[in-house]
Amino acid sequence: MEDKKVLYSAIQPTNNLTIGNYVGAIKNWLNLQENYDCYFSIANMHAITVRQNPAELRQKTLALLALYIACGIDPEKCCLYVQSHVPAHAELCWVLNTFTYVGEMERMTQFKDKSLRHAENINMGLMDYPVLMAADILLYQAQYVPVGEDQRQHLEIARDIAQRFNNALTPTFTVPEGLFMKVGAKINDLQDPSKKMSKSAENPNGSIFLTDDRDTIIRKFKRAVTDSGSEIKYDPMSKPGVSNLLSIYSVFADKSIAEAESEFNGVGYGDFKLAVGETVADRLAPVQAEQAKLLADKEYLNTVLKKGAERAMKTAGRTLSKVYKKIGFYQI
Ligand code: ATP
Ligand code: LTN
Repeated sequence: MEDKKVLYSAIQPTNNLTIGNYVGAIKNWLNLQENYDCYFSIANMHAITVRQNPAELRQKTLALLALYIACGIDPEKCCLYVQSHVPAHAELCWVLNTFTYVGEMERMTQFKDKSLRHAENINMGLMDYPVLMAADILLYQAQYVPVGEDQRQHLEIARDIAQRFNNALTPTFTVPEGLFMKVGAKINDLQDPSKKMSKSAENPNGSIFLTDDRDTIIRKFKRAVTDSGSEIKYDPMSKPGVSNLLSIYSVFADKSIAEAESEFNGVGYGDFKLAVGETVADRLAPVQAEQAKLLADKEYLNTVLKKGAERAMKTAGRTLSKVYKKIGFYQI
């Protein structure tokens, strides 16, 4: 375990996860857990940057853990933990705040988007979100961070902050690299393929949630927006709807885009959408069943979290005490 490179990622336990989160995040983690020393956290501290219902946040935290495991993330191989269980995240975030400029944070795309969507609550945490994310990654000296395309800017900032600290106070942090997957790095909304599929989209018909039942999944795919013409061809510029469906199909059927194109050669849009829907529903059913089974065993889930928090605290604590020393905090 010790000589493996460290890999870090996280998901916020907000709303219901979509197949975008599954494809863009969890599914990739499955292969990665074999070759890296992986830390996968449940980012509940990030979640509260947007107002949450406390009871729901609690429930979704456990549900996300159950989902990680149901998808095949192995708690024996990876460190699975809840962000708020490891105080070092907030502590390092504070130090890193002093290495981050307000202007940089104001320019972040996600901050601008979320400020528009939550205009009544543009809180400091929302603006500080990328610094907390940098703290997450840097605490574990992670070399790699697998995330979707939408997190590219946050990863750049984490690298900048790490380098800035290293330059000011001698090398301390590993400068992390993003791992961006090619196919499925961005699954788009079924109703508006120019937007990414999101957990918090206004129109729930555009997103396939991992909790959707078979009928709902198929109905949503049947209603998915396609493009003019009738050819099933991968061309995101002129056929964004069809290309998005082809990407989804290729990931869920484990086929290349070219294979998917030839499979649907001459098939009408209606049958194509039905086939994509059925493939996704078939693939999700066992995951949903396993998640429900795990959620009924809270004791087991708590054991996983306790073990995860202990391990995470150990690694994170080592980095934090280095940082405190370098920054000049008096130690007793
Ligand atoms: P929200 O809509 O509430 O902002 P989100 O759906 O963007 O949330 P996050 O918790 O911010 O979800 O992201 C979790 C992970 O899923 C990240 O690695 C992100 O890059 C990935 N991800 C999110 N949406 C998509 C998508 N449509 N396609 C591919 N990956 C995605
Ligand atoms: N902001 C991330 C979730 C997240 C994360 C991280 C991802 C929080 N901390 C550290 C990678 C590394 C998102 O996916 N929306």
